[in-house]
Amino acid sequence: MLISDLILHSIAISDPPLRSSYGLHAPFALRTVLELKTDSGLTGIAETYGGDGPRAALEAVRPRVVGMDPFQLAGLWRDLEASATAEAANAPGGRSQTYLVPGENPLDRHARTFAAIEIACLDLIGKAIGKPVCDVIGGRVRDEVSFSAYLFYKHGGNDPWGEVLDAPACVRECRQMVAQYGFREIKLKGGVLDPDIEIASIRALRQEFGAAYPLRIDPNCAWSVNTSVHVGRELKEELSGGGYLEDPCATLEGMAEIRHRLLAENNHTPQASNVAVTNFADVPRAKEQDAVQIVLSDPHYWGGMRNVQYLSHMTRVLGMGLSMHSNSHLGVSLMAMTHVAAACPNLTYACDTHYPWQTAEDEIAAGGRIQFVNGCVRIPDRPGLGVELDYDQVARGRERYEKIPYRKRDDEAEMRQRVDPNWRRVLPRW
Ligand code: GKR
Ligand code: MG
Repeated sequence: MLISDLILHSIAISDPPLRSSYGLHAPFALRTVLELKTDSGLTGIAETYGGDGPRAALEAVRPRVVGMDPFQLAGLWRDLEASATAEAANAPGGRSQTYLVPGENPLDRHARTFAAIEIACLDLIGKAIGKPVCDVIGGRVRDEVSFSAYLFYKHGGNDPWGEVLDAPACVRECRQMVAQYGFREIKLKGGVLDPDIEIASIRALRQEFGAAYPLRIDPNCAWSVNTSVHVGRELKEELSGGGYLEDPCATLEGMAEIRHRLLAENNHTPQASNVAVTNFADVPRAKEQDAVQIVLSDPHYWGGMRNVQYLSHMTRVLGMGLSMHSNSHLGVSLMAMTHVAAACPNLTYACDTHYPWQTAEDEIAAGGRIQFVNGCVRIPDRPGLGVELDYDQVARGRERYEKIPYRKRDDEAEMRQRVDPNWRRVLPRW
């Protein structure tokens, strides 16, 4: 079986006006859908980051991928990594920990590009041998994967969620999401309102849902070390028992200081990261400093599904926890996340997903939206990812993409355009 063609679809999907420390979500999020055709007549699919940059990176590897045997992934990784290493040697400045999309760091581009190809190859392999992807990559340790209710503060918009800019609205949003999807863990995207309002939101959620629903808050680095310690102190009880404090401030050094100051008060709130820890070299550094106790994986930017499994192994050996990060996505990404999460023994936290923020009108999975039962997605009894493309829906996504003026996510510009013309992303804000 050899790959005979690589087809890329740039699509746009409606997105509500969600807030974060990065700014405001634009009315449309961008995704790229990938098809790998083979000489045996099979098609493997994947979904990844959208816009011009990710598409150009995928276009650039076309000559390497077309003609390739989809089983031969290690050689592809070697080649993409080698060209990235050459690029890094000439790159000014090195890594930054404040990129908008985790893994947006140009030095990790090869990992994102490889990931999209790898996922489509694994879909092909699964289809070729008649096995679900989670079994192709070593076997599932669970048949269903648990996801968390991913709450955002937001402005009112053309969506069923209304405005959410205080603690009572946050509880209402969560009730709505839990009723619809059955989630049993809760994440609040913070870094948007005064930290005391966000503390009140977490407390209100605890009061409403009880300790059986672990809570996590993620301000995407909006807080200083002192503010983070204040929040950690105030939410000591709420963030324990399966919850965590995610990327409170921007650096590993800052997170290490927060950890040490909280531990000195006998506060063991764990810290998680998808901003300060985004590739394998970051993990031992985070461990040495005890800055991060839980690493957020994500097959889209950690270099695919098998790299997430390596990360799972690495975190287990280092005595760290593992969770999963997400960005705005549709059903093909959701299934990739589900398959790999099913095959990571120590992924004990419910995975993040933005899926509730997207709608059936934009779904590209044939048969419509992926179903959640009690907050979980089941591994389908079908080969590969277990999902196919609805080509009419993909075409609609392409049309939307053609109509919108932007080709890159820019939450800061969006915030200036729609909310406050003087808004800037300032770190730390509080
Ligand atoms: O969608 O605004 C968002 C999130 O802030 C996203 O971009 C982050 O990557 O979900 C993410 C996170 O956990 O940091
Ligand atoms: Mg995060």
